[in-house]
Amino acid sequence: MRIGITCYSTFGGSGVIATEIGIALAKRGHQVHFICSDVPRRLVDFGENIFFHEVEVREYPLFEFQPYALSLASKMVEVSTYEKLDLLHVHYAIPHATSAYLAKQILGPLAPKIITTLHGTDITLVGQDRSYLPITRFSIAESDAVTAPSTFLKRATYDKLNVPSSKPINVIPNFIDTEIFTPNVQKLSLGFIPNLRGCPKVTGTKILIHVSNFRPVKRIADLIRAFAIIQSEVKSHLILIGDGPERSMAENLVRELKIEDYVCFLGKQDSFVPWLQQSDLFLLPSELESFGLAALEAMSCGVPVVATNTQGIPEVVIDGECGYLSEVGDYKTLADNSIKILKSNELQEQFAKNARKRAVDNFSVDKIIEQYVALYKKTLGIEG
Ligand code: GMT
Repeated sequence: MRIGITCYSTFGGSGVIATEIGIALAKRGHQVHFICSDVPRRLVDFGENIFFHEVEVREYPLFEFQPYALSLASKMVEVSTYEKLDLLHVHYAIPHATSAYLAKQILGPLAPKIITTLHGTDITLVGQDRSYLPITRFSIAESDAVTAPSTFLKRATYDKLNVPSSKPINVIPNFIDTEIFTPNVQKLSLGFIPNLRGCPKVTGTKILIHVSNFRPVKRIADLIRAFAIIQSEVKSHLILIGDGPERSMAENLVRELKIEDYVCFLGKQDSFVPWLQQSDLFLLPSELESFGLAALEAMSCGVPVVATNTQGIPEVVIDGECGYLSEVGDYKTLADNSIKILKSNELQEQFAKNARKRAVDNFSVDKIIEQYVALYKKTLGIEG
C-alpha cells in the first residue's frame, strides 16, 4: 500500500505513534510518505520505503495567523496525486482530519481513503472548545475510518463530541517496540549522573523517573510534592525528562521544598531508554491521559508505574499488578504507594515482571501493527 501519514512532529505521543506506525509499515514493504511541517522527532533513520514531504506555511503580511491547515491540505493533494496514495492516515484530529477532508474533496474520485486516529486532547480538551467542536466532529464523521487508542477515548468521542454512534470507532491500542524498550539485565552504576548534571552521588539510592511534555494536564506539582514525601522516607532521586510550560514552576517548587539535591531535570532527550532501564519506579500523576504511552514505555523496560486512575490509564496500568493507581490530585496516596513499592524488593520485582509481561503480551508493535494493516485493507476493500 502507499500510505501518507500526517502528525505533529514534536515530542508528543501522537507524533511518536504516527512515526512508529510509518516505520513498521515501511519495514513490511509498504511505501510511507510523511506529510508534516517538520521531520518527526522519532524519524531518525530514513529506511527504505520512507519519504518525507514538508508542509511549508508561507508568511504573508496580510495573514495575522498562518493558515497551516490549508497549506497541509494543498500538500496532501499534491502528494496524493503524484505518489498515488491509497490512504492518508492522520494523527490528532485538529486540524489534520479537516485538512484531509478538504484534500479529499479537491481530489474527487481519485482521492485516497482517510483514516483518522484520535489521540486525546483533540477530543477531551481542545476538541470540546466551541471554536473547534463543529469542525472536529464533522471531520471525524467524514473520515473513512476512525481509531482511538483506548475504549475510554472511543466513548468520550461519542459522549462529549456527539460524533454519531453510527460512525464506528476502532480501538487500536498504542504500542511499543519491546525489543528497544527492554529491561536492562545488568544495572549500570549511576555515578555518571552527578558529574554530568550536578546531582549528588546516587549509588545505593532508588531512582524515580517521569517523562512528559510538562503541560498542565501532567500535574507536575503533584509529582514534586509526592517525591518530597517519598524522599523523606526512602533514599531516592527523581529524574525528569522532557520540557514544557510547567518546567520553571516545577524547578521553583523543588527549590521551595528544599529537595534540589535529589531532583534532576534533564530536559528533552531523544534517547531516554537507558534512563528508564536504570529506574526503579515511573510516576505519572496526570489529570488527563487517553492512554499514557510514557507509562507503557516504562513498563516495557520492566519499570513499575504509580499513576492516576484517570481516563485510559487503567487500560494500560493494572492497579496492584504493574503498580498502583490513585485519584487525580491525591499526591499523598501517590507517595504512599511509591514508598510501599520502593520499600519491598519483592513487590518491586514482581510488579516489574508483570509490567514487562503486560507490555509484551498486549502492546507489542507486531501485534498492533497487524490491526492497522487489517483496518487499512478493510477500508480499501482489499481481502485478507
Ligand atoms: O492529546 C494530547 O494531549 C497530545 C497527545 C500527544 O501528542 O502527546 O497525547 C495523547 O496521545 C498519546 C498517544 O496516543 C497518549 O499516550 C496520551 O495519553 C494522550 N494525552 C492525553 O490524553 C493528555
